[in-house]
This record gives sequence, C-alpha cells and structure tokens, in this order.
Amino acid sequence: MSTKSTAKKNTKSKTSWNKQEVLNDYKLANVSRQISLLGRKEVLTGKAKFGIFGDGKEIAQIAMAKQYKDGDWRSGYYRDQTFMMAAGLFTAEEFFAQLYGETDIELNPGNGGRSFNNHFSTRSLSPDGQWKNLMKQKNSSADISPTAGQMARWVGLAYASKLFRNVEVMQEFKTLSDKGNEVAFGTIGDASTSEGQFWEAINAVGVLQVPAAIAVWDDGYGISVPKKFQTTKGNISEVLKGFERTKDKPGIVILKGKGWDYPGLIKLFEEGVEIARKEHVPVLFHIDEITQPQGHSTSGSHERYKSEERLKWEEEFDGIGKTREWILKEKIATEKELDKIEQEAIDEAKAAKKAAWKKFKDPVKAERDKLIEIIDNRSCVCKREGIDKVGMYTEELKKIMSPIRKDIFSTAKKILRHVCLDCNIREKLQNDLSEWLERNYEDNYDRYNTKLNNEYPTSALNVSEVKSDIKPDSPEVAGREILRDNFDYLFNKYPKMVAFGEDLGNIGGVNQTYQGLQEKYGELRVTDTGIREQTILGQGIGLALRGLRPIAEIQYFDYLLYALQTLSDDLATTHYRTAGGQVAPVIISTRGHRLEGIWHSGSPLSMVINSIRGVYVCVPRNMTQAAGFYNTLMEGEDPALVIEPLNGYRLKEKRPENIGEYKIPLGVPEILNEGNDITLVTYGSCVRIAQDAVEQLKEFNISVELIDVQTLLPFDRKHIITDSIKKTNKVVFFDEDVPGGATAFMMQKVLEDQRAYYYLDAEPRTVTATEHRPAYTSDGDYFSNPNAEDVFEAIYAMMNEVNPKKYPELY
Ligand SMILES: Cc1ncc(C[n+]2csc(CCOP(=O)(O)OP(=O)(O)O)c2C)c(N)n1
Ligand SMILES: [Mg+2]
Repeated sequence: MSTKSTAKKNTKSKTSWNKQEVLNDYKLANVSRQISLLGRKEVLTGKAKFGIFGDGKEIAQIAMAKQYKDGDWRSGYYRDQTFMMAAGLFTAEEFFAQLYGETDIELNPGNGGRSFNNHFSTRSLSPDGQWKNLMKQKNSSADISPTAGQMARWVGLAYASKLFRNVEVMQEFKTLSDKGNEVAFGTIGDASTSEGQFWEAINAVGVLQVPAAIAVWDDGYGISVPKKFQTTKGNISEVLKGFERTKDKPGIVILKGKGWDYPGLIKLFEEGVEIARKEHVPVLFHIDEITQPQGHSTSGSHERYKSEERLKWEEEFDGIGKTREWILKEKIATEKELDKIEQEAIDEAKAAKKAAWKKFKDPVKAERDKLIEIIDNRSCVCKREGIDKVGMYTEELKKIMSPIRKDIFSTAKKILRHVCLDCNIREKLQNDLSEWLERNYEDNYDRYNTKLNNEYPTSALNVSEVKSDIKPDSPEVAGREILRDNFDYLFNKYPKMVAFGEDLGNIGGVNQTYQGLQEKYGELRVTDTGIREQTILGQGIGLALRGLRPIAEIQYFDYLLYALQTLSDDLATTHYRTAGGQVAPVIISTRGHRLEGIWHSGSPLSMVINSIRGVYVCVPRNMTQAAGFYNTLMEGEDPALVIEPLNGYRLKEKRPENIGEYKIPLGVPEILNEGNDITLVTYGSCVRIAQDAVEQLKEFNISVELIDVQTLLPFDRKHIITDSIKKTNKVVFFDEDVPGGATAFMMQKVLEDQRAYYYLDAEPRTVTATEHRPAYTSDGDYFSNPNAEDVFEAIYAMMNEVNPKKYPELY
C-alpha cells in the first residue's frame, strides 16, 4: 500500500465504515508517527541538523485532508506532515530528504533544501516557468518559519475564490479555478494565535466572507509556554465568539473537535469544509486535546516543562492509540491486523529513511572520491617546508565518515593553495583541481544561490522597452490623470488584474488615481479594504499565487512597515524558498517621499531594499514613469514595489499618446542631463531637487551629468553610471534616506560591483537626510531633508577640491 494517498474518497458521515479506508488511515498515521520518531533520532545522532515534526497531530490531519480537493490551497505550518501525506503531496522518503537538506528538487520538491524540514509547498510552475493546471493538483503555498506568518497569505488564497466566483471576466481561467469552488485550508498552532497576524487575518476573512477553513492545532503549548499565558481565558474558540456567524449577521463559523476523535473529526471537517466551499464563509476548527509526544522540536525535551500528569494524559489520549481502541471497539479490524499494520509502518519508515539517506549521501561521496582521485593521481608531491600539505589535507578528507559538501569544497580550496609553484609538472594537478572546483562551484551555486528573482522567460527583466510617445502637442495633464488613464487601460487589457487598498475603491484613491474605475470595473476589481496593511499584502500574495494579477496598495510608504514582516519573510522569499516552484507577481503600490512630518515624508529606502531582496523596487520620479513601470510589471511575472512620488500627483506632465503600452525597462537608469564635470545619481522626488541644483550649478560653470536610477532593485544593470563616471571622474549619490542608507547601497553597487573606483579623481560623496525623521512644515522639511542648496554645496566643494583656482571657495 502506498503511504501517499489514503484520502482520495470523500468519506460521507458514517454509520458503517469502509474498512479499507479506515485501515489505510491507520497505516498512514502510524507511518507518519514512525518517521517522526526516527526523524528525532536522525538529528540526535548528527545526521540532520534540526527537526520539527507532526507527531500527535496525525489523526486530525488525516480527517482534514479528506476534504482537500484538486484546485484547493493550503497555507499552514511545520506540523502538517500527515496532512500533506494524506493529500498525496508528501512521502515518507521526502520527509527524510527534507530533514537532511536534500537539494535535488526531484527528491525534495517542497523546498529544494532551502528551508527547514516540514516546510512544504507544491510546484505551480513547470520547469520552463509556465503555469501548470492548478485545478489538476492540490496546491500548497510554501511554509515559512515565523509563527502566524502563514495567515496573511491565507486570506488572499481564499479571496481568490471569491473573485473567480463573482467576477465575470475571470470565469474563463479554467486552469486556475472552477467558479471559485476552491477552499483555502489554513493551519496554525494554539500559541501562534497570540500573534497580531492571526487577529488581523481572522478579522479580514470575516469581513471578506471567503472560503477559508483553518484548523487551530491546540496542543496546549507554544514550545514551553502553556496557553494560559498565550490566550485570554486559555481558550481560542471562546475568545473568538464575537466573530461567530449568527442567523442574521455574517461572520465566522466556529467548530470544535478533539484531536484523538477519529470518527468525530471526519464528520466535523466534512461538515465544516462543505460550508466554506458552498457558502463562501470562513470556518475555524478549534481542535483541542492534541498531543505532542516528542515535545516541540529536536532542540529540547518536553519533560522539562510538562508535568507528570500532563505527560501521562498525553500518553493516554494519543490520537493513534485512541483510534486503535475505536477500531477494535467498532470491530473494524482485529488486534492482529492492527499489529501487522503497525509493524509494516515501522518497516516502511525505516526503508524510507535508508533510501533517502543513500540518495542524499551518494552524490556527495562521489564528489569527494573524484577529488581524492585527482590528488591520488598526481605525478608530483608538493612539499612546503618539508611538509606535503596536499597529501595531509587529502588524508584528513578521506577520514571523514559522512562528508558534507563544505568539507570537500573547503579542502579543495586549501589543497589548491598548496600546490607548489616552483615545479613544472604541477600544471595538470592545478588544472584538474581548478576544473573540479569550478564545476562544483556552479553546482552549489545552483543548489543554494539561484532563483531569488524569477529567472524564467517570464521575468520582468525580459520585457522589452517601449518608449513613451510624447509629442510636442501632447496635452499636459495632472500626473494623477496619467496614472488613472493608464490603470483604466490595464484593467481592460488584463482581466486577471485587480487593485485594492484603503480608500482605493469608492473614492478612487486618496490621490484620485483610480477615479471612476470602480464604477467601470466593479467593486471586486477596484476595491476598498480595511486598514490592515499586512493582510492587504497577504491578499495580494494569495491572489498572485493563484494566478491573478493584483495591485495591493499601501496608502503611504511610511506604513509599509506594518506589512514589512510579510513582505520580507514571505513574498521576498517565495521564489527562492520554492526553488523556482512558485512565483507571486504581486505589485505593491505605494506613495512616498517628501510630504511633511515624521510619518508622511519618510523615504526609508534602505529599510526596504535591504529586507526585500527578491522583490523589485521601482522609484519613479513622476507619474509618467510610474505608469511605465506598471506596464512593464504587468507583462512580466515578478513581485515588485512601486513608490509613486507623493508630491507629483497634481503636477502637470505631458500625457503619452501610447498610454498603457509604453514600458520602462527595469534596472536601466536614465541620463536626464548630460554633463562633463560631475555625475549626480539620484531617484524619485529627489530628481526634481537635483534638477534645481543642476541649474544653480550651471551659473558657476559646473556641468552636471544627472542620472535617475529609476529602480533600486535591480540596480543599473548596464553600468550606465560607471560609463558616466569614466567621463566625469567624480560622483555624488543623493537621496532623502538616512546617512548610510540607500546612498551607501548605490555607492557600493557603483564603486565595488561596477568597479568605478578606478575612474575617480575625487572622493565620492553622499548627500542624504538627517538621521531623525523629517519634522513638520516646509521649514521642518528644509532643515531635515536634503535640498538643492545642500546638493549645490556638496558638488561645489568637490569641484573646489579638484580645481581651487577655477572654483574658489565661495564663503
Ligand atoms: C515570530 C516567531 N517567534 C518565535 C518563533 C519561535 N517559535 C517557533 S515555534 C514556536 C511555538 C509555536 O507554538 P504553537 O503555535 O502552539 O505551535 P506548536 O509548535 O505547538 O504546534 C515558537 C515560539 C518563531 N518561529 N517565530
Ligand atoms: Mg501549540
């Protein structure tokens, strides 16, 4: 019997039981338990680094998985191994592969060795980056370790069903949805419900009324801390009562079950999930009395914090033991039959472990053998100060019982250093070693360093530039109208596109960039949300994972901090942690820079770019450029942040004739003013200030080459800035982030990555804001943020340094 798929049939509420199905479930529960037990040993004996397992939760997860259908989605956490196995998405062998850190995605498709064990996902993309038919598989979004981090995305996964059911133009996407009949399954531990993420998501699904079914696996503890310290009244379903659906008020259906009650749980999940699926209502299952036979993880033992009494209770109420009792009581099988199944489970678990270990280790050993062969075949013995270090390192490597790649690779590098330089027969050894290193470097790069961003043909970096068509007589309009007309065009062009955020729907956005579009495209495509930045983003991530094209608006850049955890931990790592199996091309649209006051004028770009690698960051200087980025991003498939310049909505710009169609390439700076004396690099709202400074400097015969970087991630892919420095030999980086912020980032990119250092005649400078956040009023802004005079002075001082005669000190 396969351990993979025991939950195919939809079990009806039973009075009589299908013996085979019950026994299959029993077997699966046992296999799952056995791999957990073996898994802990694998860590404690040093074969794996860390382990976290699903023991104690087997029965409840088997019951839940029976309702998990093709097209459905999951957003869960590290306890769900049995759920994934019951769904046919995870095998015992894969369990061990994950535990060891297997990087072959054939053997570990869930995370390719990039996450801890029991961090699952399914692959939505085929190896060429094309979307698979998501309706022909059960789907799981990729788990992350931060507790409750799965909640925001879960909202979006469920919300997609609402759109697919109710938006007419979306009905044609049959490989993504069947009229929105898909349920988003969630799981969370009892202690993690203490997180704000949980409460924001629960409120959101209650408001949105979406098919979201979540189980709280309540084992009474968050590591060692019991639930009386986690939850008011120590009871999550009780405190959630105010959210509960009533006869006349929509809300959340709340159901309760016991973690050891196999027949009861099957019925509970069958009824609950049916409500979610049919009525599009969120359902929460509070599954209490669940155990944790091995404690939290391999990092500790639960005897340290659980009382004797609790430990005894856990043994007595173990779900598998209780199910055995029930099977016998119902006379579904005999003791002998169950004993046999239990033994089979032990054998299967052991076999899975052995197979996974062999597949994990053999290629590594082969790499070592190849290296040793190179050394053993050398024709000279290189000695330094009488010692054959090459031989010594090789012997040490031979002695390692279970080498890992780090051992082999670092030995190879050390050996290469000691191949002597003064004998003429060393060359072959050196060449063979270098070749080995290069080959293994590439393989390891592929294993661990690729796929931060979409590397498939669908990458936004492959979108071809289409220049904006601006004629001398093109009309001048307010910037916000360009965005509005551009969005209008995009809604028409892309039926999968939706936009949502605070005040975005009914009034068309705080800056009227969606004016009139809700009327035209409906409330579900142009939509108001509550004030809940994290789940606005989560809504976007979930939709994008399901193949839709969301623009999730965060009203002001300063408030992106509320969503930063999800942005950094979840969205930015999606493609990387699935080793290219999933992509979430959500566009996060926000507005920033230079209004007034501490929370409305920030440009914390370094905060963003240093925590969201994996998401592109566009910093347009005006609305024409912003629209061009939206057009590019909609054509590609990458997540991206677009920061519209807040003070530009009412400024006049010439409206391009090809609105909606022109596209600005990512990572290509634009030279806005050609000059010979100095290169000035900036972006966003600072461009206008820089232009002012450039004019002021002209009066003093200083010719500035002004460059707008346009996107910070990716950054200047063509090294346009260095080409400019080759001409001017001087550079200033200017923005309104903190000192050492995004200007330092740009400087590192240009001086180190692009090697512009070699072309400099003067010390490079940065012009930035002060360290505190900008104060209120225009004066507060002037004295907190950099202004045109600051830029003038920095540049003039550099010119003075280089040529004091021509540019004498002014004052
Ligand atoms: C944000 C965050 N804080 C702390 C941790 C460390 N941590 C990992 S699991 C855990 C306890 C979770 O308990 P619970 O939600 O009840 O799930 P259980 O492990 O009991 O199934 C903690 C504190 C984390 N992973 N993420
Ligand atoms: Mg717990």
